[in-house]
Order: sequence, then structure tokens, then C-alpha cells
Amino acid sequence: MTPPKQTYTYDIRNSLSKNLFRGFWRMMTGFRHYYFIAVLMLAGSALMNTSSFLLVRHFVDNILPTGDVARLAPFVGLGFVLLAGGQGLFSFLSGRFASKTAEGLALRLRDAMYDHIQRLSFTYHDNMQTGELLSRATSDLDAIRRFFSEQAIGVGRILLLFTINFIAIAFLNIQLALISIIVVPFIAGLSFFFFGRISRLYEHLQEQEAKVATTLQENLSGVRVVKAFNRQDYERVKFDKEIFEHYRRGRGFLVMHALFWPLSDVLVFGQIIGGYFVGATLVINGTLSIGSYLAYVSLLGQLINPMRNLGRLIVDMSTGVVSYKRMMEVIGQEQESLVDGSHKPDGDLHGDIVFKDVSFQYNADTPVLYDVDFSVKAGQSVALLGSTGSGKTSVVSLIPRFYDYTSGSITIDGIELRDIPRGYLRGQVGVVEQEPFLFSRTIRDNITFSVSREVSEEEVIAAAKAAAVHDVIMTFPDGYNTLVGERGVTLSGGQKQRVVLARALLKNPRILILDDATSSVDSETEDEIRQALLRLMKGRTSFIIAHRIQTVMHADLILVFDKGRIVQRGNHNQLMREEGIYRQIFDLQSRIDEEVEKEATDVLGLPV
Ligand code: M5T
Ligand code: MG
Repeated sequence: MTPPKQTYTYDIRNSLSKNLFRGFWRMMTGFRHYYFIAVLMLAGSALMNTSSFLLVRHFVDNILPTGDVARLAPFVGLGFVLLAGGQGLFSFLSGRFASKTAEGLALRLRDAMYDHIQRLSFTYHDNMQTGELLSRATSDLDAIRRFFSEQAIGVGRILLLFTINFIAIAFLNIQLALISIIVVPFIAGLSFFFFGRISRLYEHLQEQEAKVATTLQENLSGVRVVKAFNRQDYERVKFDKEIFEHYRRGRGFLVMHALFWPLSDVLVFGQIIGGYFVGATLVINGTLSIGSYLAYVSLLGQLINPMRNLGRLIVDMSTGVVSYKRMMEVIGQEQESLVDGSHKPDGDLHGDIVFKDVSFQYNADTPVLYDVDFSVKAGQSVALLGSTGSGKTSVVSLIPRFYDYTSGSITIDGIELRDIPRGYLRGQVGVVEQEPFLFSRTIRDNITFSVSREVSEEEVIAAAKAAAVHDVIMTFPDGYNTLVGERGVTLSGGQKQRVVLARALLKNPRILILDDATSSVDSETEDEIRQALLRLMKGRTSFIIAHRIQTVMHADLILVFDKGRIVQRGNHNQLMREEGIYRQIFDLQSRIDEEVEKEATDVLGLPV
């Protein structure tokens, strides 16, 4: 079954409002009429219910005294049956429409929330913990669903019951009606008092819930490290601490609930007994008929019992309100626009890239790149070399606008990067990230992830061959249909890297970024990949980050980074003639290679 279309056209940010009522009202867009029908049906059901008590009165006061009971009783009986049947039908319909509203809203909210989260900026995700987002997208969202399915409709129901039954009692005796609602302001006051307290406690509880989720999530994704270092006990203590705090806060929350209920019950029962008493007095005085009293006894229950629930509902609503606020904190975050920028080139980019005095920082106080300055012509390759933490990844992550540079200028084909819409730009750039990530889907799905069109088998195989991974895949029993990840075969580090490389190559981008893409691949395979890349890279601009000289030496331009600055630039031959880091690295690596070679021939007698 395909989801309803309105799920996709709904913009969750419209529900953003400082005013809670307005927020909830906006959230109900598209569902208001169902909700309205649900309330209308409720009114029908309540009317039927109340009428049956009035029928009791009619029977006792008007029919019993005539002595004609035998003839009229069947009609009265039929009346009761019809009223009960009608009440049941209306209440069923009301429930149906209420759940349609609540579940429909929840479906749409979940979808919109997920979509919103995946459109937030890299910076936001860098700073937000996954568990925190998880708890907002699950448990907070569920509280909002309950708000609509139980609380909002419940309040409507109670207000209706209250009004209808109050009118019915007033019809019997106005004095009695007024006496019957003395307790209402007290219950309202009590609810209000508890509402504030309980919502604060619930907010603390949800904060802790997010912490527990974060701890659990991190622990699970790091389970290998935990086991490798035998730190299960340490992790358990850490988790225990969080979960105990959760227990403590949950208990406080429930105690407050538990305190509220008996207090409101005392008020409610006091009111009911007082009402019975006053009613009985009126009967004795002769102001109220027996039939009216009988009807009153039932109606009073219908009037006051819901008040008891109202208090409960108002208190429960605090959870919906807190969750709404927590969700809106995420919704209020600016999405990263994919269509901003005034310059969307027609067709593909050419690939001339110029960095001019580019500086960049992730956080306000720690600059990462200083005055990065270089240019590359379309179709050329640039290699970035440098010690760890020197800023190589940061430089290349500016190109697809994962982050925006702080000062200076970057242009592609003469257009300032900031003016090129992110969506278009990312369509032109293929990235192999430093830490390869595969989804737990089939290998084919992972490779074809980079393009949204239908892809032929030949294309997939060509990409896999270029990444030197086709033969490996063919050794798996399920070939390209092999499941990656949690269950199924988990790939080795080098295999994973090559699948990720195939994914980027299949996209056939104008600009290719390979961040340490062959670090877990042996030199022989790397050679193979390099040959394939040389063919593929023709006419594309490429950025290659690597630690091995052999990987970078063929690049048209080699940039050597140190502490966020370019300290050397040129091609291999130029750099070899200079004193500097490049030659040091070259000497070091060739010395190691020689030693290995020597060892192999001398000690093991192996030919190299
Ligand atoms: C350069 C800092 C990092 C380092 C500097 C990715 C990232 C990095 N940094 C942040 O503050 N936040 C981040 O999200 O930036 O880091 P790099 O560009 O990743 O360095 P590299 O790619 O040259 O290193 P390596 O180890 O990949 O060779 O100070 O703390
Ligand atoms: Mg890096």
C-alpha cells in the first residue's frame, strides 16, 4: 500500500508556533474535518445516553402512576434498546474518526520529522547526538500521537458530556444543577497546579530518556571496541547510572500522578454524595419527583465522573505539550537548502576550481584552514598530502558545500561556490569518504545508491571492475545480491572501501573526491585501481587524499598540508627537487620499501 500523498506535501515547519494551541491547530491541517466529525458523533452518543436517563424519569413519573404499564412497557423497552444501540453506533463512529485523525497525524509527523532531520546541516548533525534525535522522533512523537488520540478527543468528550448533562439536570431542577457543579473550580485549580509540576517532571524524564538512548546507541555501535578491551563492566556501570537516574525521575513523575488522583477523587466523591443528599432533601420537601431524582442520580455520575477524567487528562496533556516543545526544537532548526544560490549552471560543470585565501573553522574559536590558495584546471588531478589532522578532509568537504568556508573565495568555472545550489553541486561531485559507510542492503543496492535512475547490470559491473572489486563480489555465493552489514556477509575493510569507490564511480561525476580511498587496499590492488582511475579520470577534476607517495605522485598538482596551511606545492618532480616534507616522506617510504625488499630476498629468499 502506498502512503497517502499528503504525507509528502506536508511541511512540518508550518506547525511551528510559540502558541501551543496554534501549533496543535496547525498540525491538524487536513485532519480537522475528521476531528470535527469525531466530536459531532460524540455529541450524538452523549445525547442518546442522557436521553435514556430522561426516559427513566418519564417512565417512573408519568407511566407508572397511570397503571397502564403492561401496554406501554414494550414501547419504553424498545426506546431503551434504540437509545443504547444509537449510543453504541455513535461512539464507534466517533472512535473511528478519532483514530483516523490521530494515526494519520502520527504517520505524517513521523514522516515529516524524519525528512526534516535528514535535511539538517552537517554542522547540526555534528553537534547533535543520535540518541537525542532518536528519542524525539520516537517517544516524543508517540506522546503527541496520544495527545491527539486520547487527550484532545477526551477533553472534547468531557466538555460535551458536561454541557449536555448539565443542561439535562438544569431541566430537572436548576437549583440542583448549580449545586452539582460547586466542585468544578476546585478540580480545575487542582489540575492546573499539578499540570505545571507534572510537565516539569516529565520534561526531566524525557531528557533522561534521551541520555539513555544515546548511551545505548553509542554502546551498541561501539560493541566491538567494548568487547575488545573487555570493558563490559565499565560500560554497564555507565549505563546503570543513566538508567537509574531514569528510574528515579520516572518514579517521581508517577508519584506526582499518584498524588493527584486520590485528591481529585475525594473532591469528586464528595460532590456526588453531596448531590445525592441535596436531591433527596428536595424529594422529601416535595420539590423533586421520584423519577427526576432517579434520573438525577445517573446524570450526576455522568456529569461529575468525567470531571475526574478531565483532571487526569489535563495532567496527561502536559506530556504532549512537553513533547511538542521538544519536537519543535528540532523542527525549528534551519534546513540546509538544496536550491539556494542564484547560479545554477545549465548542464554539467566543467570543473575549473580556484581556491583563493580560503579560511575555515568548524567552531567559532578553532580555525582549521588558513589562506588555502590553489587552482586546478578541468580534468586535472590534485593530490593532498600531509600529516593527520592537517586539514585535508576539511578542504575537500568544502567543495560539495558540506560546510561553507568562513572567508576567502572558492569558484568553480568562475562561479562563486556559495552561489551554486547545493543540490545541483552535489549532483556533480562524487565523494568517497574517509570512513566508508555501507547500508545493510545488498551490494548492488549499495553501489547504485549514488544514482536515482535505473541502472543496467553492465553499468554496475563496469563500476565494480574499475574499483577492482568485481572479482571479489563474484566469489560470494549471492554475488551482487549479497547482503552487507548486520546479518549476511560483512565485508573486509578493503572490500568495503572498494564498494564505496564503485558507488562513487557509477555516479560518473564531473568532480571526484577520494579521501584516503585506497588506504585499506594492498599496493597491488591499488595499482589496479589506479590504472582504472587513470582511464576514468580523463576529463574530470579529481582530488585524491593519500598517505602513500606512490598514490599521489602522478597527480598534476600535489599540495602538502601542515597545520591547516599549504606548505608545499607542485608536481612530483618539482617537489623532489625541494627540501621539505615531501622529500622526507618520499625518502622514508622508499627506505621502508627497500628494507622490506631486502628482508624478503635476504632472510626469506623470496624474489620481489
Ligand atoms: C583538521 C578538526 C580536527 C583537525 C582539523 C572532520 C572534522 C575535523 N575537525 C573538526 O573540528 N571537526 C570535524 O568535523 O579539523 O581535520 P581534517 O581535515 O579531518 O584532517 P585530515 O583529513 O588532514 O586528517 P587525517 O587524519 O584524515 O589524515 O584538527 O580536529
Ligand atoms: Mg581526513
